[in-house]
Amino acid sequence: MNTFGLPPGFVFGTATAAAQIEGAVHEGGRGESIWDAYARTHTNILDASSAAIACDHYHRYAEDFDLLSMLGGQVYRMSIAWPRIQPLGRGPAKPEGIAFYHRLLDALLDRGIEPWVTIYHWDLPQALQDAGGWQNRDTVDAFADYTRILRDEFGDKVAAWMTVNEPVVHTGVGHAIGRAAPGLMLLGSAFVVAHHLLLAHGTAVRILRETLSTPVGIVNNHSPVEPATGSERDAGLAALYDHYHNGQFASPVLTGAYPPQLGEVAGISFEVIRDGDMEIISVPLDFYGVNYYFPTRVGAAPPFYPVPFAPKEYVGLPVTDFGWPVMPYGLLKILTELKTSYPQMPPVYITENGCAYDDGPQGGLQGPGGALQDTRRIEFLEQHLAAIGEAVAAGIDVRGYFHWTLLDNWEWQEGYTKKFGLVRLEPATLERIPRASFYRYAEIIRSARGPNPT
Ligand code: IFM
Repeated sequence: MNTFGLPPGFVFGTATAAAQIEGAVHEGGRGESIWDAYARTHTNILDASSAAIACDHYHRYAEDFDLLSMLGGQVYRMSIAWPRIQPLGRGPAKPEGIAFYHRLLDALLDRGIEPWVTIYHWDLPQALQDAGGWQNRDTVDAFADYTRILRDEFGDKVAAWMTVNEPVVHTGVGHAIGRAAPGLMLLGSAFVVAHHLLLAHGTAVRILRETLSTPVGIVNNHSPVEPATGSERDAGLAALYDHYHNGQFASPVLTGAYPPQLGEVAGISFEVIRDGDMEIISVPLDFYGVNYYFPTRVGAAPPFYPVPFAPKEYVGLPVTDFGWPVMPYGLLKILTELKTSYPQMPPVYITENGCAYDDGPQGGLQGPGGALQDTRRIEFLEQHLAAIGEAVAAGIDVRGYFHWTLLDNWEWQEGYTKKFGLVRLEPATLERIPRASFYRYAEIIRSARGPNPT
């Protein structure tokens, strides 16, 4: 066991998503994604920006992967942009898109870094959205074809596959309340989107397994929930929110059934489920990806709110620049709850965890050695690794950690205003400047892997 109580063989890395870093949205024949369309309405994005340039990773990936080599992690979680592979979401693969991801995967493998690939991280081709997007069951078939292309092209280079990223956020924020692409306000009826995303997940697992033995998993966002007060009403609302946020996607995948309590949320109807769907959705997985950022306190919603529950402020906890409460213990808590609810859960990887702090020239101090002194990110990282160590000590099989993220990037509806990077991205020049947390994470990885990692 190392300093944080993490077992031998535990892997470290960073996580990212294509739409947030690549830029070059008009190059290589890439089609439009729902995020390109959503960002065209400037008021949708906090700083009225778009992902057109992002980190320009499309052109600078070699420099970014050199940074990864310096960091020393074994694994790198990235996503493939569906609109680069199939610009309209259907039809033959675009050769430039395929060639780009071959270059990317080769560059990682040349550096001895394992590519962990997310198939869908929220960037649906706009043409599919125009045909109903995830409300339309046909999108599952389109996703199946897209998965076949990725499997056949990249199957021998990818070390692990993740089907969909955080479907609870994509469904809830993007389709229920309209605060992210595609900007729909379906409220409870967004459940149809949830179900189709899960069907796409299970279908993709089967397709990958037809020819590959590579590990496959899903990535869910989890947040431990507590009632805002000791009242019975808040306890009930917190339990309902827990089913919505934590159960809606874990339970069908790990047990083959939705939490029945979801039916209490107005607009949610199970009528969309067809015979055989739950078997597809609950296909056994090789690993389960947990994204953890913050805990949630739940109380009653204000009048005319679309759902009965609402998040309430935590008193006394520090918050990140996103306003997210920092509670490392929450990671141990949610892992424990997941293990208790789903004893059959496969090995877990923490597929995302990180914090937004603008500790740059304006927001912080330039320290010795040129590193930006982001002490709060270092504490966040160390405390969350320690929480994972405690989970391991409690018998939970956690096998790796992906920090979100290497570079400051385009944080969706927050634009460039939230800085999650171990490496600062200088906005005007796109220069990459490692923060102190980058060097601290490198040291942690080095000491965990030993002097001569293979
Ligand atoms: O940037 C996002 C990522 O795309 C999905 N998980 C949460 C991150 C931080 O908000």
